[in-house]
Amino acid sequence: MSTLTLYTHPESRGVVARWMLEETGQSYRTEYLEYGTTMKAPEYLAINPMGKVPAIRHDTTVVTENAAICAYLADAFPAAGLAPPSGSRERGDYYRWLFFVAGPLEAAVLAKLGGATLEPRSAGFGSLEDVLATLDALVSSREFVAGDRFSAADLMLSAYLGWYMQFGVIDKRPAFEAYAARHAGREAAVRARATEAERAAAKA
Ligand SMILES: N[C@@H](CCC(=O)N[C@@H](CS)C(=O)NCC(=O)O)C(=O)O
Repeated sequence: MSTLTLYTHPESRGVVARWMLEETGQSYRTEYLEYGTTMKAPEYLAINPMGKVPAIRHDTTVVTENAAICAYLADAFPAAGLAPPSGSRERGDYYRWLFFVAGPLEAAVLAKLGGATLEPRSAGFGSLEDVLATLDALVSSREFVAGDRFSAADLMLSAYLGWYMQFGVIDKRPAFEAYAARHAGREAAVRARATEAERAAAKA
């Protein structure tokens, strides 16, 4: 019997890792941490030296970074069908867009928030405009970004686009709204958000 633990905070990117855990159908326990205190305590720094959430521990394996957590869980629990088969052509699309969210999309958004003006030729994300145009064309032309079914790449992309639009970090675009809403309505996503909302309300 394996053990699976989510380390998180109700108001954090951890809701993405929780959504993914819910999609796998596995049982898991949650350890909630507090910003600036338990998140930076030696016990947690031994799990994630960055002192950030989310992280998961699966038996003795620790995984941090939302995209890595999603990819790891999809492979660890293949029966949930959250990743195209290894070696398939769809797997190429899957890796491409999963990494695009964790890399260019997040970096471009944070650069904008931080007021950084970077030379598009040397910045890995080019420009936020190009990143968003690329994603707009992608989600306007297909229902899922890898093959013909939902995968962890859709989970990541829809969660981050939804989140950025919700907080006004990027403009709402019809294609983004339709794509994010479609996947946010999945039962696992609804459960994940409800769990974090309950926890946040209980603390307030
Ligand atoms: N690259 C990480 C980002 C994790 C992250 O920045 N988490 C924030 C919460 S959303 C955090 O833990 N901040 C606490 C801190 O830095 O002290 C991922 O993708 O999971």
